[in-house]
Amino acid sequence: SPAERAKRAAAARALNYVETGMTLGLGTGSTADWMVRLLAERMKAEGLRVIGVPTSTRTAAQASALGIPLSTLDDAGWLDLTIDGADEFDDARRLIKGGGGALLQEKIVAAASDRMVVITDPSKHVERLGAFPLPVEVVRFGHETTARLIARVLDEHGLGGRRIALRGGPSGAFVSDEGHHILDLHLGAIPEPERLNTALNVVPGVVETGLFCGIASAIVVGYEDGTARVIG
Ligand code: DER
Repeated sequence: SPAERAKRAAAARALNYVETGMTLGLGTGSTADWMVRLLAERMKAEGLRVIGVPTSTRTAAQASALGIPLSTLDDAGWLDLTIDGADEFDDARRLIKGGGGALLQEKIVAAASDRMVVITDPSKHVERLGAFPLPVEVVRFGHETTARLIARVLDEHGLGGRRIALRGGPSGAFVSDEGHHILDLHLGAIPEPERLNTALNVVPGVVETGLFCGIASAIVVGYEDGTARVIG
């Protein structure tokens, strides 16, 4: 499909940054799936040698099934490059991530990398972050009360009255790889992403937010015609 061609194009372009001997953060999501698949093909075809650090059990399963050697983040210590997708990106290379529920491990791995290259398509570009609901990972204990503490922070940031939804719903709530829940904040627009990320991260019970500011080194946009453009 055209959408898959765009994802594949972005993934292929991002692999140009990969060199033999690198330790790579392997992102999560449908675009990252293409990157893992094409990486395995290049390793087989060209003898490219890398070590992968997956950002989710989903990616770990895909990468190991394709024969990519994996390491834990602690054994790797530090990464040369992380390649991962995003739900939104703006012109300052700020991201909303977490649509795939892996934002906590993704942010840790991306932060522990010399470079983070984001693989996207035009549908992810926004003038202002926030049309996509902002994922916030919270501990399970008292998560409904944590949602009320978050609502208070939103009020203070001029974002009062927005819907805060427990991902998966009260009966089938989503549980992340780390055993936490995710709240999706339907904000519509986020005027000051850095300030909101900081304010949310100090709320007791909040583990991490899907706001990635000052982390992405470059953004690759793939197009349906198979071409790709690098921003930043
Ligand atoms: O959950 C995530 O952060 C994923 O990277 C997501 O944001 C992108 O997923 P997609 O490539 O399937 O759109």
